[in-house]
Parts: sequence; structure tokens; C-alpha cells
Amino acid sequence: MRNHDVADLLERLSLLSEAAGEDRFKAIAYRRASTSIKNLGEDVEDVWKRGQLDQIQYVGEGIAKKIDEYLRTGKLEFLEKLEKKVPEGAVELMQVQGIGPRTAYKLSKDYGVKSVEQLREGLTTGKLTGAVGEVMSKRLLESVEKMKPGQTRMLLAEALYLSQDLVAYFGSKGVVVESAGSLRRRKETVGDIDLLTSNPKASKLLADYPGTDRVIESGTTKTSVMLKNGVQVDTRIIKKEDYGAALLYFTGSKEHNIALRTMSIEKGWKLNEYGLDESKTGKRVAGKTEKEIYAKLGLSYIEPELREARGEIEAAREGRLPDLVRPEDLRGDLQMHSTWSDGADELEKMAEAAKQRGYEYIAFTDHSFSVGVANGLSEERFRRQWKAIDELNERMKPFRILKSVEAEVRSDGTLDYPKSFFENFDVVGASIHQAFRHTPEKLTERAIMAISHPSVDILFHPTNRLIGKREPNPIDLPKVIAAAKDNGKMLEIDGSPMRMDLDDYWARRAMEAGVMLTIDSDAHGTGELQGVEYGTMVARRAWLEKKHVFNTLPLSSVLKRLS
Ligand code: DGT
Ligand code: CA
Ligand code: CA
Ligand code: ZN
Repeated sequence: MRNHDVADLLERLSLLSEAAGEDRFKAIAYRRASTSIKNLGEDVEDVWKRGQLDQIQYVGEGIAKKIDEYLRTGKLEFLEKLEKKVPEGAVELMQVQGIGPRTAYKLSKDYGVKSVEQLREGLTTGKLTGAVGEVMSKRLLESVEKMKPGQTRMLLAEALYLSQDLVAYFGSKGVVVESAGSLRRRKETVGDIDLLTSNPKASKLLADYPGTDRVIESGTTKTSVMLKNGVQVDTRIIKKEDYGAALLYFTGSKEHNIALRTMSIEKGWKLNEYGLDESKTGKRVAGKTEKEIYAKLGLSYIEPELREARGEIEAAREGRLPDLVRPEDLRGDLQMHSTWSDGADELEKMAEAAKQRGYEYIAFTDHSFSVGVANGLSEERFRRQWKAIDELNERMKPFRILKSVEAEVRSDGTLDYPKSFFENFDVVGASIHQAFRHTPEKLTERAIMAISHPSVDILFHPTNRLIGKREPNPIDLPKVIAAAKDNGKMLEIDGSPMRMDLDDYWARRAMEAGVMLTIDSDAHGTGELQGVEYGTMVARRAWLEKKHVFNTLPLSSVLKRLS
């Protein structure tokens, strides 16, 4: 599968065209296309062979031509030209949070800084203070410190696609494999992919996998390879009678394993990847299935998403594990965009696709007017959109499109429209995108102002993080959670693969504080409606049950609650 490859190429194009001072919108277009291909449900090479590249979301004619050249020749002339224009090191420097194209250009060209390492040195010794100023120097040093070397964890969504491809590949050869590790626990980022099987043929097959670049090690029980996209895959071959023990061990987390092992020792047993055995005699206690091992330890079965040593073992012992929310519990989706603002698909196409998913209702949350780059709507344009929604609602009954908005929280904490106008919406979400560099106090104040606004129902993607790209806003989440609770407002788990915001930790804190959550896709096209699945994974890791999630309610209850 070349999706990772092509996505990286487009990401590089985006960075380089930014560094070269080209049109900013081009850089955005490349990045969007990159994300879209990363999340494509099928192999981009297959789409290419069918001559349908330009049908991929956000891939227009120009980008399709570039992908075609790259897949045909392995190179891209345009990219090589750009590389010549941009001074060495500039692209690497732009990976540092707080360094934009202009600063990167200046630092590399005028000050000879060619790498993040050299930047760190220059900032630490004070050599670069003159170049960037004292305040900036301090901030950049903080960003650089956060960038640990070898920090190449995948997004969960990428790991899922990759593992699905691997599982299908093995399946086509008659070999059943299953993923373990952080992927099975549905952690938001995944370091490497761990696969388990009881079929010895898997070793050779993994080496022959089309995506494999080189074999790192190969033995009778374990084979590790490096894929062409830089991801490591470990495959373990396990005897059937030990399979449960191995699955348990290699699913982790390490902390969960250690806690189980300690419990075993107390019972005079030994637990490892080969089984649960009596310490003295070596006699088998359990090992074939995970369930059986948990049962022998006096625990009910613990879902992989909960295995983080965050209280799940005590809960399993006392029979009070949560009945985790499932994707099929969702009856609607309360954040998505259409072509009225920055979405790729029209209202009708989005609504039909949502209905196909089995929903009873959705909300269109096109941006409010101060988000100029996202084509935010004026009151006038909203009135026209509502007409279109009314017509669709008439036609699509009993399916229901709720009138909504992603209202920008302006830098002073106010929203774009007067209260009288907000009353026309069925549901209102508020988001902080702009001025996110404010101090923590100011950001918290804005979030609380938004959540206390009488018209607002939900605070969308509360920290505005982009995993691996932008740190979460440093807002005081306990305070925001308390404000949501006091005002009877909701917080969102935004399921878009780079956001997953709130994350599992904070979503759980919100739930424990008695705040209702929503799980939304934040889809900007029909292909992204499945974002709710990632959102649900976060929710499950946050111990959420159906009753904690607003959009598991039927339409009638939703309307009653919002009125
Ligand atoms: P990752 O790949 O960094 O996203 O995280 P994991 O959790 O997949 O970690 P990985 O791939 O290093 O190892 C897979 C599982 O194997 C891990 O979740 C638990 C188990 N494991 C690995 N090392 C240890 C260890 O030193 N002690 C114990 N008890 N378990 C371990
Ligand atoms: Ca792993
Ligand atoms: Ca591993
Ligand atoms: Zn948005």
C-alpha cells in the first residue's frame, strides 16, 4: 500500500511550498490532500490504476497529475525544483512549533542553522537570541525540548488502516492474524504494530508482504520487519494452547501486565506470555484464552481499551466494570461541515451519507463568519442555508437535519452573532481556533465565557490540539469541566483522526464530574463521517457508557433536551 508514501510526498510539498514562500492556499491544498490520502479506505495505487485519482476528496487535477508522475516514475520534478529553492534545513526547522516559513528561511539562510539540533544549541548558548529575540527564543527552546528524537508514532487511524491491510494480506494466504499492543488498546498514537498468529507460515509471508522494506529479525517465534513507510511490524507465532496468555501479554499495557503478574504471584502462580502456571510445579492453570486467565485471577473480562492500570483491575474484581459505549449506539452526529463553509460535499450528499450510516439526525455546524479562511457564514447566508435544510428535512423525513453552527470564540471571548440570532439554531457548538497563543488564564476565561453563553450547548474540540502537530491549548480543563457542569453544558469528543479531543483522560474526568459528552465526526466530507468510530474509541478508553453520550439518545429526547 503506497498511501503513506504518497501522503508523505504531499506533506513535503506542502512544507516546501510554504518554505519557498509560495501561495499559502496551495500549501493548505497539499496538506488536505495528504490527510485525505492517509485516511483513504483503499490503496491509492488501485485508484490510480483505475484513472480515478481526481475523485479522491481534496485531490484536484493538479495534485492528481503530480501523484501520477510520482507513481509512474518514482520522482516528482516539481518537488525537486522546490527543494532547490529552499535553503537546507528550513523544512526541518518548520517542524518546530512556533517557527513559520519566514523564520525558518531566515534562520537557515542568514544564520546557517541547518537542523533542529543546531537550533537547540544556538538557543541554549544564546547565540540566536539576537536573531529571534528573547521572548521567542524562550518559547522556541520549550518547543524544541518537547521534540524527542525518533518521535515517529502513527496516528491510531493510520495504524488501523495499515493493520487492516496486513490482516487482509495474511487472510488472502489463509493465515489468521490478530493485532495486539497499543493498537488493540486503541491508544491515540501507535509506536509499532504487533501481530499474533498460531500459523508458522506467517514469518515468511511477512517478509514477502509488498510493503516490507527489510527483515529486522526472523525466528520460529518472532519476525520483525521494517515497512517502506518506516513502520515496524512484529509478528509473533504462538502455540494454540498458549495463545490467550500471549495475546494478553502482548496487548499490554506493560503496567496492566505487571499488575496481573503481581496478583498471580500472590496466588502462588506465575504469569507470562507462555501461560498462567503454578510456580512450584509448573502445572498449567490457564493460557488458551484471555477470559480464562482473567477468570482464574478472580476478574471479569477486561476490554483491551481499559488495560492501562487506571483502576480497571479493582473494578473487574468488584464486578463494576463499565458497559462501554459502542459505535452502533450512536444515533446522530452533531458536528460536520458542508460546502456552505469549508466542507467538500453539499448538504444533501452529507445528509444522505449520514442517513446511510443509520443515523436519525445530524447537525450541520458550518463556521461562523469570523473564520474567514473557512468561508464562515454571515447571518444572511445562514438564513439561506436554513431554507435549504428545511427542504431537505421535508424530503428526508423522519431523518432530521438540525440547524447548527460552529461558533468561533473570538479573542475577547464573545461570539459572532447576537443572542436573538442564535435562537434560530437547534443546537450551537463553540470552538476556539483563533488567538490560541493567548495565556492559559485568557484561554480558560474565553472557554468559560463560551460555555456560559446562554445559546451555547457544546464546547467543540476543547483543547484544539492536532496530534503530533499542535499542542493542546493550555486551558485549565478542571475549571472548564466545572463550568460545563454548573451550566448544564456538554463537552465534545471530536473524532477527527488528528484531533481526538477531548482525549481519553479528560473525557473520563468530565464524565466523572457529571458532564454529558458528545462524540462527533467533525467531517469535512462524506469520507470523514467515520470519524465517530475514532471518537468512540476515545470514549471507550475514557470508560464512557452509552448513558454518558448525548448523541446515543433518540431524536425526540435530543430535541427535548435542547429546547
Ligand atoms: P507502542 O508500540 O509504543 O505504541 O506500545 P505497545 O504497548 O504496543 O508496546 P510494545 O510494542 O513495546 O509491546 C507490546 C506489548 O508487549 C506491550 O503493550 C506490553 C508487552 N510488553 C512489552 N515490553 C514489556 C515489558 O517489559 N514488561 C511487560 N510486562 N510487558 C511488556
Ligand atoms: Ca506496539
Ligand atoms: Ca512491538
Ligand atoms: Zn472545524
